[in-house]
Amino acid sequence: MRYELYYWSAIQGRGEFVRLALEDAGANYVNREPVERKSAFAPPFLRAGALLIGQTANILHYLGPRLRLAPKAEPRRLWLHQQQLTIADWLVEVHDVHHPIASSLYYEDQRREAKRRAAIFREERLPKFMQYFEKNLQPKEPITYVDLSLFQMIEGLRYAFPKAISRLEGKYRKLLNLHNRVAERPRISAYLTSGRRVPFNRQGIFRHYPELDS
Ligand SMILES: N[C@@H](CCC(=O)N[C@@H](CS)C(=O)NCC(=O)O)C(=O)O
Repeated sequence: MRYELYYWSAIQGRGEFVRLALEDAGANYVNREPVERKSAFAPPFLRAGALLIGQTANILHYLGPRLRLAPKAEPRRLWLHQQQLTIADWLVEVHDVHHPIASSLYYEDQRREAKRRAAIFREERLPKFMQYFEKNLQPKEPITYVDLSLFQMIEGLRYAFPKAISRLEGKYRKLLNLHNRVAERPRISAYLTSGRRVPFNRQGIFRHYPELDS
């Protein structure tokens, strides 16, 4: 199967969660700039033969067993999907730190609110999400697409909130070990140093504004 991933080439964004799965599996895929599609509310979406699949978690739910990044048994697939949806919730909160009022306004027009939101995110929400995943990790299990997404969350948080995350990280050993395990996977490590991995920047979801990380 040759997959087509519709997402902006200049940012990691939500597309990166799908790219990591495709890269890890050595799948045959191409990136395409998004185009309007009646059935897809927002990018990313994936063309797989006759299917056009939207919603990041839904795309990964579809790809998981096909890329050998999820088992086929339903209870386990549902569990992975549940966790991926929780990652989607977490990601929205990361985004809303720098755009607490509206995505359609510039950051500069919502700086004050962003600062308030950032403090609550760093102190309450970030530990709550990290604690949840830490408690549910099973370190010896085969790597799944959820693990790749957790790797991406840690990478993004380190970029956006280097100070906050360095204070917290030590408490979540299982998450950190998982991050390292994923980074060492041969196809992931090759991808991360290739030109295909878009660097983090201030157009994406993870953005570094020093004033939001103090
Ligand atoms: N829940 C969807 C959210 C998709 C989404 O918000 N995509 C962003 C780009 S990363 C977008 O284009 N949003 C446009 C909008 O919400 O109007 C997913 O996980 O795929």
